[in-house]
Amino acid sequence: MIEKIQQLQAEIDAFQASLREEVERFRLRHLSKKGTIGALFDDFKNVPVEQKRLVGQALNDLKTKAIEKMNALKERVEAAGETRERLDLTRPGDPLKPGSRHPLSLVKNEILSIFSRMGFAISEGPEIEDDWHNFSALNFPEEHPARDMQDTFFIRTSPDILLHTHTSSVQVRDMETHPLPMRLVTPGRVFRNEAISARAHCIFHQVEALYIDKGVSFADLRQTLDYFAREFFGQQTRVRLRPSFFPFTEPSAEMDISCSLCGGKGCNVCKGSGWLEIMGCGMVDPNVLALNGIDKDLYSGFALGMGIERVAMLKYGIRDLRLFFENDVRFLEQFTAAGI
Ligand code: 2NM
Repeated sequence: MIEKIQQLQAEIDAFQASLREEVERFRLRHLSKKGTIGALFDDFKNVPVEQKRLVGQALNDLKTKAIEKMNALKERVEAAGETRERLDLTRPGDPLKPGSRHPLSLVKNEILSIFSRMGFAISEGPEIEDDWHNFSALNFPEEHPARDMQDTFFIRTSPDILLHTHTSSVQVRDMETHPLPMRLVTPGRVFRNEAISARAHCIFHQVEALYIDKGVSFADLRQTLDYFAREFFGQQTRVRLRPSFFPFTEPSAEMDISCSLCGGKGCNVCKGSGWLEIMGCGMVDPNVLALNGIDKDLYSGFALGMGIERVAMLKYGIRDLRLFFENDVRFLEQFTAAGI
């Protein structure tokens, strides 16, 4: 019996393990009910009485040491991080997270979809422009402040080449080439030399619409604005126009919608007024038609323009415009991939 105990002790001492399974095999072989040590305890009744004290002590000793050994092995295996076990090639892969559309794209697509339903075709054009398409053809006077270096990014090598400050420059190109009548909606990225803050950025996005035909009136503009506002902000939305000024439209107006948050009662988003400014608009100035080779006595048109960031901030309750440009996934993944 003593000899068997010594043999087992030697075996247990020599045992090494690097995997959890191997430790479990050790436990089953030696420490389970039918294990080697259990078997010796079963045999203990056959030990002669005068040896019982000695053998009993050796047997208890063996068991304690085996348990200690098992715990030590377990600890070492856990600490090693079970590197071999983690390379289980049969495990299913980690699922890929589906992406989501950028909130500016969602809002732009919705705006384009509404104008498409009214028969507007999408037009796109260059971001790098010349002075003519960005300013002169749009009736900006020679000394207009927007032409200043302070407001517009010019290409270093030429005072005639710049980053367009509105997508109207694309519509000037459309007026050069598109047959009449024309009904176009023009999304794009525009550039203005402004200090970056929660409300302003030197790069932002616009959608402009332009409709030129015989007999286009301010009533057509008003109807288009009403339809757009109800489709985009909900059927309960009310619209109001305030007189304004743009070099390329006469008359010009700013369009406000009733505040979608408080329903017009006044809250902190509409600053108590009950109204939110959404876009600028007006009848295309006959000078602009003439400058672009369109018969101003035969044709008339309306135009409008809005900032996508502003509309998206209102729609989603976003307080800082800079979030649109940081590409922080925690911000971006809040916008559903569903929709357009
Ligand atoms: C606005 C406001 C009012 C506009 C004018 C033209 C064009 F090309 F016909 F002259 N396009 N867009 C326009 C008019 C844009 O944005 C606030």
